[in-house]
Amino acid sequence: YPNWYSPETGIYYSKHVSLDLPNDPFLDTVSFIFSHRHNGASALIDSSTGHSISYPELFSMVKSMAFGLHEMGISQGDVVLLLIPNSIYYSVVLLGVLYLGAIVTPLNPLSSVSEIRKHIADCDVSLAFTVPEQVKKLQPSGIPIIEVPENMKDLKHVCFSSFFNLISGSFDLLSRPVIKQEDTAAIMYSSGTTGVSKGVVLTHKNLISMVQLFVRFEASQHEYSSSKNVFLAVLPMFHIYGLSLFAIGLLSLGSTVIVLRKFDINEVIKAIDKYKVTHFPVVPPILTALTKRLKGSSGSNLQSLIQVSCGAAPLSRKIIEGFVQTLPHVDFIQGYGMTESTAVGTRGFNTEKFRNYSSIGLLAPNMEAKVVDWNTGSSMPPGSSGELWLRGPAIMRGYLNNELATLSTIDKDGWLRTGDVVYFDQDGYLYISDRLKDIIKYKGFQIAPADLEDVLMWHPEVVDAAVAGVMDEESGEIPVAFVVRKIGSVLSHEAIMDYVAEQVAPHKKIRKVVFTDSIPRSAAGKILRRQTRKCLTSKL
Ligand code: 4UW
Repeated sequence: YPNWYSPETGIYYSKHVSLDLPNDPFLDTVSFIFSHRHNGASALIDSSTGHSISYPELFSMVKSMAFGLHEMGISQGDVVLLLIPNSIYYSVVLLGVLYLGAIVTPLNPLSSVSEIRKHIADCDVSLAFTVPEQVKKLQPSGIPIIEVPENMKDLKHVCFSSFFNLISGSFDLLSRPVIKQEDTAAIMYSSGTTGVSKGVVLTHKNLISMVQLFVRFEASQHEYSSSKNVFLAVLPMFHIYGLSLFAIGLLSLGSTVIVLRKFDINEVIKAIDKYKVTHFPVVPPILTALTKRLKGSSGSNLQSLIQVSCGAAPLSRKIIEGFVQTLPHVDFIQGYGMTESTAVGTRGFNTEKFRNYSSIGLLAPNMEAKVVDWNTGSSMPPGSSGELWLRGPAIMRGYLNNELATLSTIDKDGWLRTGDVVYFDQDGYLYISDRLKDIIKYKGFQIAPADLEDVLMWHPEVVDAAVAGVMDEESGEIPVAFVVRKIGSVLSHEAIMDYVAEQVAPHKKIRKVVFTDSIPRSAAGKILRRQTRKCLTSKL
């Protein structure tokens, strides 16, 4: 066996050398990032307005923000909701909150009123940042709201607004609170392997490990200087993948992040050409759209691009081949991570001689893995499939106020059950082959079937319901509902879809409905998910 796998223990080790992580127990994410000071370069640029924030400005805005929040009565341990779309101010708000020792909880700004209400109650939010269009949805909650303007023009217009005051004061906290690496920094939401979505508690240690093991490590593997890298941020910063890179990690490298507020393939191409973007992290539907768009035109071949990395959902060989043929000068890799592992997992690793596009890559430094047969519990050697278990410094502390879910996800030895079926090849590259857990991945976004079932079951004419993901060429998977109507009900497919759409964020909408007489359930009443998915797929 190779030296990165121990047949005695069944443990896989990273093929990369181990890295030193800061061992000072009193270290927080912002101090860690700011310890790598970068002067001069632009940290963040708004792709549509060209407005930018330099590194020195970013540092000053973050400190000023922390001071202002403190003056408003926010203190260490308070939870602050970020209900904002991608913006150059996203990291200013996020890092400002963390600098104060408070906790951020990001949420999709398109979430519905009831989703926002649930979220606020679940993690006991004290204050929310949002954009003007979303204020109405937050008002019923009664918590204080700070509006984040969309661009500098608005900012000048509302120059007496609290946001302007918050970021432009050149203030700093008189004394910083004592923040420990073990303290909570962020609460993200994920359904994990089963049930409704839950708060994933990430500590400063988790975030610092992510910056070191994922972002800084990857940059160190390449010859080009990371402060010359220009990243295009299309992926949402409220999701762990975008958050880790754009709002936190890249700022420790001195890279420039070009922020696109909304995905539009023509704007993407324009931005890559205009800002000479070198790195473009994507999810599968964006890769498909990019390939299609480039194939159909004889225009740009995006010469500045060095690397495109893709993840968050399965990617077909056909799409990879199409992309690699269209832009052969670009280094293409896949990556894998989870909210529960602070985005740390695997990253593709190509060399001049060896290019592997279909693998999700090599295990990140300092991380360990097991591949476990879920029937027998035995650990599987290279070449054999099983559930991926992960262990290491980036694994979450647990689910918020949910010991039961935590215990069934992280075992006593610290292994996180990912719910993904994988295998290692003989060179240590990982492949993902199936998913055991309930989540649906729509365009890389998580959807918990249980959340949608909960909504459906409140409908007065629905007797029983189950939701499952069905393969879809454009989006990867779409949520489909299996519904048992009340006897005599003539409720239509559309009425059900509209009913759900009113109550959930747009990406969670039910895309198809199939009526049935009964839902496959176990003797204990649990929905038999595999069977449900099979039934649905065969009926569509
Ligand atoms: N192929 C197939 C993949 C893949 C995948 C994830 O919403 P979450 O909790 O988190 C994410 C994080 C994605 C990510 C983080 C860091 C990174 O470098 C990277 O590289 C491109 C991607 O999506 O969902 C986690 C679940 O999403 C699935 C898998 O089921 C996982 O448990 N997933 N990446 N490359 N499936």
